[in-house]
Amino acid sequence: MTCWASVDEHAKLWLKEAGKKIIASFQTALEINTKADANDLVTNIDQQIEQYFTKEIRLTFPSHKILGEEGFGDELVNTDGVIWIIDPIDGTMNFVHQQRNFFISIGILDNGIGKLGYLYDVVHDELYYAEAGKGAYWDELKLPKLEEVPVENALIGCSATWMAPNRYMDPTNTLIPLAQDVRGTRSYGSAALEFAYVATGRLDAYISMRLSPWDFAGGKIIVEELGGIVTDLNGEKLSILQKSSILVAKPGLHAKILENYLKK
Ligand code: 2AM
Ligand code: CA
Ligand code: CA
Ligand code: CA
Repeated sequence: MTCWASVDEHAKLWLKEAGKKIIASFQTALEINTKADANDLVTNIDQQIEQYFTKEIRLTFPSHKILGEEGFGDELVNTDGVIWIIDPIDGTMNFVHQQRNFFISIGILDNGIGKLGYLYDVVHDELYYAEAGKGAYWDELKLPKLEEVPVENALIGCSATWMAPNRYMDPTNTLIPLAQDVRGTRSYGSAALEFAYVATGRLDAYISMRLSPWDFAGGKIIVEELGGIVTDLNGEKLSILQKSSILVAKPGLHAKILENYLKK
């Protein structure tokens, strides 16, 4: 039997410790490398923070499995047991260029089902978290359920890259009509931040063409706990261990975006 209160307590403790390490790193020289392309950045701090979590988790919860962006976790073949899905720094480009607008993201699954979600805004020392079925919080404040909003009043998060014709969307069916109809669009450059903003009503929806499990695992648990809807751009359920497009939105708005702007 898993003692979830203990898992939650340790997750919060390690998030705060990791946050302190990241803040301390501002005083040191960063080693910046690239991954898939010249704009896909990774630093020694992304790697060190993921190694910090993997070390602590393995010591305290040896039966738990880990999936981390930087590859220090396990090779997962199934979703059995408890899995920690970790993005040590979400918004690495913001971390490097701005020293703000980046988060640590953790989603914890119980046999493939989202159980605990954490989005930590390191610079502001603000933690967004949820336990499935028990409510979602912004630090001590319990977050209210998300309410419906019409498309014309909606503020949506979406990178400019996805507004332009791109390889993931049919060129005759871009997001431009949606961008024209909503009240406004914002691009923050951190999926975790954008999930936290949907959870708190600062954004009404967030769209991305390609995210990995560590980008959405924590945020999905929190937003769903608040009644928000998280699917791919076809309206299909996400497969928790696979890359996917993402549409996260308030109830009602999600269906309208899908029906009127995404379906051909
Ligand atoms: P990251 O900073 O952890 O890599 C940027 O718009 C958002 O998309 C961030 O949450 C970023 O996460 C994520 N992302 C996913 N794949 C990416 C890629 N190949 N290059 C840059 N950002 C990526
Ligand atoms: Ca990355
Ligand atoms: Ca990420
Ligand atoms: Ca990352």
